[in-house]
Amino acid sequence: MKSPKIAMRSLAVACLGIVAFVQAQNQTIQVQVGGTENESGGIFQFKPSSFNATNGSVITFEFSGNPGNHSITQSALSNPCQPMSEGFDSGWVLIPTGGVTPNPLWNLTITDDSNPIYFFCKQLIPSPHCAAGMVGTVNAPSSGTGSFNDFLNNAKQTKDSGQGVGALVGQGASASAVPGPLPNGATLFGTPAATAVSASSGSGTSSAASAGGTSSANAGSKIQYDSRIFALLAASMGIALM
Ligand SMILES: [Cu+2]
Repeated sequence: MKSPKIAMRSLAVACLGIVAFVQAQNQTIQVQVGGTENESGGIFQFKPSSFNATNGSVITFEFSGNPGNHSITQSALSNPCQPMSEGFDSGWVLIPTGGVTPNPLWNLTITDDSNPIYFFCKQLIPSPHCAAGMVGTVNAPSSGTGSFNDFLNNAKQTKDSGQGVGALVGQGASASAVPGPLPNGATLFGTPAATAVSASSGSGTSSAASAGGTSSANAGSKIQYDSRIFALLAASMGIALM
């Protein structure tokens, strides 16, 4: 039989274990959107581009790379540069030359860690960012089919990049707000819908937001309707949107 002292110590160790476990369940992972000119991968990348995250973990995408226009858009392994039906989407966030302070952030919460999550940037200018390697994975196998490298190779062979506008709510991960704050000069194009958007309701029909930010993304009618409702809601909450 254990002495009371050893029993107490065991209990303390068990408690510490539980605390560590709870903390592991609620990670915060910082991902830089866009890189710098002079680094490997250049300005078309997510950093880190591949990581694991348990349910409840928050992925904070920070638009802190070289100024430009980027999105975080969910796709599928076999179709890496096409917005996935009912996938998450940040919309395009344009950071003007010279950058802004503070950098806009987008928080994505993992809701299903049992399947890999794949995402890409749908910006086309000056060349499709997806094919240039601006892709990422969450909870993907470390090697072989479905791994980050497998997904990246698929993306690099893709000439086209879909421009459909998705939603804050995706498959296996969801956001509760659009990217923000948007300091003077930072602009959100193709505002994501509040609720899931299926491919049949217009995904893939919009045009790209230009690097200069002069054109807006024109989605299918249902998506546009959803976006307007959301923009109204967001505006009423004091969030500046274009
Ligand atoms: Cu990009």
